[in-house]
Order: sequence, then C-alpha cells, then structure tokens
Amino acid sequence: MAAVPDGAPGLAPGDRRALAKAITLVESTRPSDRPAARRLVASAAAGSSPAVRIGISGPPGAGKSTLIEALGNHILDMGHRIAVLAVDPTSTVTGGSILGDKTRMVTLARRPEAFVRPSPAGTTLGGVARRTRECIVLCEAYGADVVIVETVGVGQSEVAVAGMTDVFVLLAPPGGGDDLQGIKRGVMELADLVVVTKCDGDLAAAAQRTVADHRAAVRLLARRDLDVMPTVRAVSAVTGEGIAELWQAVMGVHAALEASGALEGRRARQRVAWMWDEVRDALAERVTRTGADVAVLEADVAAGDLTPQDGAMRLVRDAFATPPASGT
Ligand SMILES: Nc1nc2c(ncn2[C@@H]2O[C@H](COP(=O)(O)OP(=O)(O)O)[C@@H](O)[C@H]2O)c(=O)[nH]1
Ligand SMILES: [Mg+2]
Repeated sequence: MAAVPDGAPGLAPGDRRALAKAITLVESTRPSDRPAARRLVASAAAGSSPAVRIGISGPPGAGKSTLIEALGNHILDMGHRIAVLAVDPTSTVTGGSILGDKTRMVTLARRPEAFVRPSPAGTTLGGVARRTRECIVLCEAYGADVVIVETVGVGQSEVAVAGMTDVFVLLAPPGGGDDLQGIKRGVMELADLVVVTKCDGDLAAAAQRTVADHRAAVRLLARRDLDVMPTVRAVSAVTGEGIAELWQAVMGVHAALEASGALEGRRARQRVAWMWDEVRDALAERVTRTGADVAVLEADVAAGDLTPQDGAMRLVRDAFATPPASGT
C-alpha cells in the first residue's frame, strides 16, 4: 500500500478512513509493507500523546462487546474521542463473531467521534492481534483519548492485553454458587476492576451472588500494584445500570496509578517487553527468510535425527552468516 508514504500525512485527527487504512497497512502480513508500516507507527508515536488505554477481557459470551457499546457511548457523552480494537480469535473458528461484534457495537460505530475495528480472522496470535500495540499508537495519532482493547479470554490473551494497556478490566458473567467461571487466579491478579455483567432481569440475583463470590476471591489475591485494590461491581449493558459508575471507577484507577507513578512504571515495562517481542519477531523472520535448509532441518528435527536445540542453533547461525536482505 504505497498510498501511505513516510510520515503520517493521512493520520489527521478525526480521519477515520485514514486510520482504517493505516491499520490495514500495519496488519499487513506482506514483508514489503513492513518498512512503511514501521515509519507510519514511528511518526504516529512522535506526534501524539498516550490515551487512557483500557483492556477488557473475559470468557466468550460474557458480554464484552455489548458492554463496550454501552460504556463507549457513555464515554463519548463525556466528551471523549474513543477507539475500540476488538480482537476475537474465536472468530477464526466460527467465522461469525466479527459480524456479531459489528452488529453489537453498531450505535457506537455510527457516531463520528468513535472508531470501531474488529481484527480480521487469522491475524491473532494467542488471542491478541500481533499488531495491536501498533494499532493503539495509530488510534492515539488519530486523536483518540480513550482506547479500548477487547479480547476474549483464552489463556494467554488476558496477559497480553494487560501488558499493553493502563487499566485491565475483567468481565465475568453471572454464575451460580461459588463458581468463578473458570477464571484463572493469575488472570484475576491482573485485574484492576472485576465487572459482573448482565445484572438485570432474571440474571440480577445471580449477578449479585457472583459479585459477592468475586469480592471474597479478590481479597485473597496478590495485588498487582499497591495503589490499586481491585474492586468488584455489577453492571447491565441492557439497562445501563452501573455504566457511569464503571467509567468513574476506571478513571479513578487511572488517576491513582498516575499519581503514584505506577502508571509510568507499567508503561515503561510494557515498552521494554514490546522491544523484546520485536526482537523475537525480527529474529524469527530473519531465520525463516534466509530460507536455507529450513524444511530439511524441520524434517530432521521431526524425525528425531537432530535435537530441537541443535536445529535452532544451526538456523540462527546460518541466518547471521548471510547478509540481511533489505527491509529488516
Ligand atoms: N441480559 C443481558 N444480556 C446481555 C448483556 N450484555 C450482553 N448480553 C448478551 O450476552 C450475549 C453475549 O454478548 P457479547 O457482548 O457478544 O459477549 P462477548 O462475547 O463477551 O463479546 C449476547 O446474547 C448479549 O445480548 C446484559 O447486560 N444483559
Ligand atoms: Mg465480543
């Protein structure tokens, strides 16, 4: 996509079409698009300030998309400009979730101050799109002062999204008894806020019980930052109950983290982690692109004729014995 040259002339604040094109470039898997994508992200980062970055995760069907629609509309009413990056790896399997998310966030997507982007199927890795971090930066250059990343809870994805946002919100659907809906302890420990969804109608009583269960569980957990004691609350995206309070709570956590310096600490760690992810990507790319004997080595390792360790060392050594091709 040569339409976006170096610099980010298209990424004018509020230009949704330019942002959509920029994200498409950044998500492109064609190696020839990478240099332009990298320049675009660099200039976007240079010319913008970080938004309030919110990660929202939870099991499939917990009500993430529906809540983001309700919360997003409230945030817009508060005068913010919002971008939503929805990453749903289950859509690779069902093929239907992206359509579902689009229809679910339709009132949000229609408002001119909002940008909603479901990541296409097949671009996710461990539940988070490979380029989500770069897309967050693009959204900030577009002028979003609130960026929400929705990701379905499938093991590593919560950890990944918590590792690229300021405030991590974990959603839990109402459940019976003391069942915590299979949310893992390590994931609970990342949560700054736990939100029990669907607190309305027939589900209201179960939702309140689930709140009590999670409050008890949260008290026993290690805290991620001493400044934030995770709270548990109930909301209904259908009635709107608890939505305004949830936004206040998110902003409260953000303000507390900022005041104590913990926010800058999180972001600093995230930048370093990002660098190492890029190193791993660049290495893997270089190793596979040298092409030499990759298939043969894979076959040898598969057959047990070569240990995985020796195979890896051979590939890395070969990659660096070859001068790098342009582009990386
Ligand atoms: N009663 C009720 N149902 C809800 C609420 N939020 C979501 N749902 C329903 O729960 C299902 C899953 O919602 P969705 O937002 O797609 O969940 P996601 O997979 O976590 O994004 C849908 O059928 C929604 O209509 C709510 O606040 N109240
Ligand atoms: Mg969803």
